[in-house]
Amino acid sequence: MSQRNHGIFPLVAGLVLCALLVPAHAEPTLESLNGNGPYDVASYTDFPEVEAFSEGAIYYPENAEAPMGGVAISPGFTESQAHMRWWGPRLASHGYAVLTLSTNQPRDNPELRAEALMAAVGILRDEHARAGSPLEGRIDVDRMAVMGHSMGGGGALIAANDHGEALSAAIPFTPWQRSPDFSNISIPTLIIAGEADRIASSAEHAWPHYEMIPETTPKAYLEFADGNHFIGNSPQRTRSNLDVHDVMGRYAIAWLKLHMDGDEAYRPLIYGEVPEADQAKLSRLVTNSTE
Ligand code: 9J3
Repeated sequence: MSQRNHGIFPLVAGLVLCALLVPAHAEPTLESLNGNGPYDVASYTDFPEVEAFSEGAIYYPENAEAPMGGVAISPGFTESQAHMRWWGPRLASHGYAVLTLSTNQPRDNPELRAEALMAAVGILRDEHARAGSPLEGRIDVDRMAVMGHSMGGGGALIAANDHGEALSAAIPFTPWQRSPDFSNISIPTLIIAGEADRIASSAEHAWPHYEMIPETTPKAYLEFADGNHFIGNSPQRTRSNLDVHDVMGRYAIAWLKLHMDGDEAYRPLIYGEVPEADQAKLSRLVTNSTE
């Protein structure tokens, strides 16, 4: 056998093997992001306790390729993790480790919710190193996002403002924070709002929050037509007046895929034209990108 043949066989074999092992990276579509993703979801609660929040659950994709990013989510005033639990399995099925938390006190303020979120991010990072954790060796500790409802959304924005070096993205939904200072936010932030929110009106909360984030930061404002304060909450524990989890989940997943994971295939799903099917559902979609 000549040296050349000898040299090329492993290369060809290697390419064939790669093609077999790496699943075809299907282009993301509206449909593929409107519901649960390709991965099987498992969950557990027996991770080490912290002082900053009371209870939590971690949802993760059993069969996703490592490493995966993490997402911490806080509920709103008087709520618990049960009120926004749907985000856990939804995001995990698309490839993220997700910690949904309950605050120490149901009435904790947004500042305490920011601390709870940062502690949850710390737990997700620690699970990567903890012997025996289902996530041992599977987390990308440099890809962490925060989310939250209402005062939990305020907490996500505070965390983004104060701890941007430790975070990659923020997605508050129907956020509430009365005297905000979000002028230091440098991580990509998607704000989800309801046009008919009577508790945290978008005119006094979500929209000024959006405007306060520097123009140099990738940011988007997604407002659901006629949506109330609870459109991002779980169906089981909701006073939501709309069923828009398909669209809301899709934008959140695309935001994480593009801005946290750097996957450009998702860019059109954020910055493309509003799909016809969504036009009646959205009262506003504003971004500071022209792409
Ligand atoms: O977390 C939230 O739902 C905030 C709602 C609210 O009414 O706060 C007023 C103290």
